[in-house]
Amino acid sequence: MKKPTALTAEDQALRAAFETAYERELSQSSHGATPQAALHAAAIACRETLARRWAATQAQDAQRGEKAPVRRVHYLSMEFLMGRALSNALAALKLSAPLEAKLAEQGLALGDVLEREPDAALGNGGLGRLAACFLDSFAELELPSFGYGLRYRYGTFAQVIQQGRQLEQPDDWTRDTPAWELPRQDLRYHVGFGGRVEVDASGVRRWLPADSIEAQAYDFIVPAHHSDRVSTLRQWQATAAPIAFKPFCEGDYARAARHQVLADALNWVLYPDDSTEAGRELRLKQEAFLVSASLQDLVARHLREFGSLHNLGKTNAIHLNDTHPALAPAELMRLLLDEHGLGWDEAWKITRQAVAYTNHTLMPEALETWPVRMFEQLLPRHLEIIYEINHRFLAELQQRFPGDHGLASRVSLIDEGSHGGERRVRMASLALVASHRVNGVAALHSELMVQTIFADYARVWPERFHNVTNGVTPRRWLQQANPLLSQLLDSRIGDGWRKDLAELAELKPLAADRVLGEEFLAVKRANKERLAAVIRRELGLTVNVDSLFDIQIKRIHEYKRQLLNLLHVISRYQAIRDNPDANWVPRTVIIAGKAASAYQMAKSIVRLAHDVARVINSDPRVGDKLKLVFLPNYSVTLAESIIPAADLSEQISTAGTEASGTGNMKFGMNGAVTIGTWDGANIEMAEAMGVENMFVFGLRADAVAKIKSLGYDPRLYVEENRQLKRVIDAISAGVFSNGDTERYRALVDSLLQRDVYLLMADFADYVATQAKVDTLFADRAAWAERALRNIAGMGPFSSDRTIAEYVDRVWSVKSLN
Ligand code: B1H
Repeated sequence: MKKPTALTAEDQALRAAFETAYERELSQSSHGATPQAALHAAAIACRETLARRWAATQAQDAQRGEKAPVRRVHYLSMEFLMGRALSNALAALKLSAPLEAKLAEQGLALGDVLEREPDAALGNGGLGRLAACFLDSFAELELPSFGYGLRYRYGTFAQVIQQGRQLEQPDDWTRDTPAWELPRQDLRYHVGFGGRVEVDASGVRRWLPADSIEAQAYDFIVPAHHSDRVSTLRQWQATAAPIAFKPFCEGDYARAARHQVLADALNWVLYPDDSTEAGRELRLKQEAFLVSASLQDLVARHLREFGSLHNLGKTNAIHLNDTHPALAPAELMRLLLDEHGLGWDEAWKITRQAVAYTNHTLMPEALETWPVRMFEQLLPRHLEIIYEINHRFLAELQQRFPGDHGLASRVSLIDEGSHGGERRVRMASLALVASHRVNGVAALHSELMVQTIFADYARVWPERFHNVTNGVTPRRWLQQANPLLSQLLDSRIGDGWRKDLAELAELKPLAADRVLGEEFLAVKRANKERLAAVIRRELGLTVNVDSLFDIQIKRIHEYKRQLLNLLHVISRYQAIRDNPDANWVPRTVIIAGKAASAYQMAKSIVRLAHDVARVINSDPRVGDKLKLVFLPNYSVTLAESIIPAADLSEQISTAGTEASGTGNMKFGMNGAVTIGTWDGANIEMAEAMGVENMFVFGLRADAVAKIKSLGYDPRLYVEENRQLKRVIDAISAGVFSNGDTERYRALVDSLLQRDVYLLMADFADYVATQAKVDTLFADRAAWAERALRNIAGMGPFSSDRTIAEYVDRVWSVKSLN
């Protein structure tokens, strides 16, 4: 990075603000000049500048007027996985160097200070981290926007490993969090629950909620790196509304206290799930709370800016990050009809103009539905509105497809519980009916989406369905996570890639340059040293930094096939034991990820990883030839130190199951080579870099579907492949579980009997492809060239490109015509 030549006014202002804040910290602290105090002071100092930029951004956006080509975006998400903020803020404000100097005067190292900041982990995995990358790109692309989320008291659980087993502990992220957020005392809205709907003499319907909770806003400001613009994450915190004061005065303490209990519960915890439906009443309340507070905020702002509601849909986009906020259209209709007196047709037109929806998974078990009974109790007016939307939708269908009798019951917003179950509201149907655009997150996923789960809807409204392939922010995932590689890139292609990642393509003609290759390998080695130090600190294990770092980090899920990875590790272990003196390419296999607390199979996979690691890592015959490392408590921050150190990126989901993946992109831009299936965004990555530069293996999605329809028998593959049989037999015989033959019985049975994710079918090709990886890795120059070609192909996978496409296809005014 270029060194600033002279102190700018902003540098000086930061120094002054930091000094004031730091003195205040010190006067309040009995611990003296600690990194913790410095962290707090630095956050407060940045926050002043950010608050100023926030006000300027809002003032600009308020001037945009009715003719603006792009609507103001309101990105509704139950998850934002932000990670740490200070380092990003300092980089964006160009304050890293001055702060570092200032801290040095106090005898403190910037790195130690940054290390003190806890992750804001209000998300489970890819979906939440995508939302965080989008906020970065909103700022960078100067898009008028708000992210809306919930300010959970506890984010995703902390993973602790005890005797090889995952334990979940609360993540108390606000305990001594630096003062990042701006509490907006003046921004409060009431959100109702329960009660009944009253009809007055003129037929006007009004909801009389039994309980009312107040939503208070906390803003988290995300700076652009190449302008003074910012974007906003507005997170709602629930507080008991003063309405409970009346019963309190009347001596009904239980009722007064009820609101407090409900408010606390709403703020309590992020649901620790990923790709499976949690289905709990509290979750529905949280969704309703997010949606209602956010839309009241939107409507109030719109009225302030325009004074009338008729153009709300033309000037505002409401984006649903999966179906979790799919109540939004029902709530917007309620606000427009009941609170602002619009007629149905106008309200519906505005709603459909505003709303768009992104689907993130094809897993049928992740499709959210809620019992009608729960709606009756919690959201009676919303249920009425959903019925009316459904009634009009089905009537229109009847006109357009008069002969098709099954269609109505398949696409209806209500699942009538025909299979003996209760009646349920289908949230995806609500999102689809109310949206003018629906998109998947990678090309294959978008295709399969319209062919499978949404086939009926795609027949009814083909024009609504689009693809927008995911991306990640290069500021956090390359510039910040990998300063050494960033410098190397700057020296060859200039520093413009931070703003326009497509410039990485300029690396292509240089990929075979030997000197660059050597420098790249030196950077990689330094990053591996850094990760090796983390492994030593966390696990007391020493790994060889010259071995191939083979890394799989993501939520633990059967479809992501960490188990296939382990089967390969076991097989390699057995081969090494057979022939320890062969010319092995040394490998360190690193896995990290959390298992949902109720997901037994995933937890069993975590345990197996630990069992296998214990056996391999303590076997003197194996030594450096193979190590298996499970790094506990995977997080955004841990990812930032793992990814730059990867030689090989494992993206091995069963084809057709991983909607996109975004870790694949982060690894690619950090110069890891991918071993992957023809799935999600792997496909587009392979096409962008040239498929010969990726290690692709396994059945493709069409073959997976075919093999399943023909009746898949995993046992045939095991019988045919001695290597595979030996691996399975070792697990069954208790080789990794101290002779306990029960521990992995369920896991092995599921592989042999069902093997839903086709591990047995893909095993042979996976192992053969891993051997090709070894061969290439042994040729250092060839490996460096391959890694550089990977980086050169990653230009399209910036979230800036993704957001530009959302603007073009979904949020621009022209997409309404
Ligand atoms: C993705 C989820 C998800 N898809 C339910 N679906 C959740 C579903 O708590 N819940 O109820 C939470 C998360 N997450 C991921 O989205 C996909 O699996 C990835 O392939 C994709 O890259 C990511 C972002 O689009």
